[in-house]
Amino acid sequence: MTTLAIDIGGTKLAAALIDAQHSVLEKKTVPTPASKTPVTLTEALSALVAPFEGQALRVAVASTGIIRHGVLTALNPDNLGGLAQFPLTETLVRLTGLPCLAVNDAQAAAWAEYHALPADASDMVFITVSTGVGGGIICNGKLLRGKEGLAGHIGHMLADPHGPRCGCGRTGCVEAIASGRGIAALATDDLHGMTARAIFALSQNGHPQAMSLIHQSARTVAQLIADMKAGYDCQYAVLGGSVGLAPGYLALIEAYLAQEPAVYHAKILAAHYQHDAGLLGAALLAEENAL
Ligand code: ADP
Ligand code: BMX
Ligand code: ZN
Repeated sequence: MTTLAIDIGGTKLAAALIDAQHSVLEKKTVPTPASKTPVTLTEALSALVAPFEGQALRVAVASTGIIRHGVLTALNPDNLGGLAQFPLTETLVRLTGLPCLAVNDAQAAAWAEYHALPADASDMVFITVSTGVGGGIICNGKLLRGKEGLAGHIGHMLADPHGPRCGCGRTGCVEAIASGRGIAALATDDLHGMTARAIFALSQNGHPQAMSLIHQSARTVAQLIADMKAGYDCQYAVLGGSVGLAPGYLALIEAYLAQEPAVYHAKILAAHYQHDAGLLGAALLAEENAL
């Protein structure tokens, strides 16, 4: 059965058809609207799904934010402000006339990536380093979603009590230091106003401040992996997102994690499904829920 999968991120929206063999048949990507109001998001989703009309039997959404009973609420309003209680599944049912399941983007990606691990793997954390830092926890072969959908929001665990204020209201979250938005917000002087993508490219050319920002991000994610290992003995940490998948970033995390005692080490892998992990995971969950 073909699924129309949608990925809503802080920077881009993607839609694709996923067939019964879980292949991504067609994919369209557009920027997330700059003004993140319910009206602009609904319009963007309407334009995104229109070319797929009549080609799928269900809709599966992986979205940034806390997803509770199909309703989207930003944990970090800086990433998706204005969306306090957005009726995500209701909107897509209305736009497509199809049944719809919605899940947090990193939770969805974790589920897809778990299926790509060796059969003996039972405990894995997925970390997306993208607009924000998202997480999905697989514990004993099960995806943790939490009673209120908050499970896995490990980007909002404490990295530095003296660190920058996070849009979620806490101070010093991993996300405020390591995410694409965090990297850009911490940039000063000639890097002020640049995107994380541009800063990353400069870091590869040896720009001192750019290198320091990217190293700080990677060191923070390495510490997060060590914390997760201490928390529930995860065997694997799988990395996704455009910062997480950028060339050389994973190797930096490995180097910083190697500086910690061996008991805190986990095997670090790049997402097998790369930027499609969220789309595929949402489609798998919709299928398993017999949608
Ligand atoms: P989303 O958060 O919408 O899922 P991405 O995973 O693409 O989207 O993450 C967006 C962030 O990644 C932005 O901060 C952007 O500047 C940064 N980024 C995009 N491409 C690259 C790249 N090639 N290298 C490093 N950072 C990148
Ligand atoms: C934020 C939070 C998470 C999300 C993560 C990665 C919001 C809007 N989102 O921590 O729910 O999983 O960002 O999201 O509060 P992305 O947009 O970077 O993929
Ligand atoms: Zn936070």
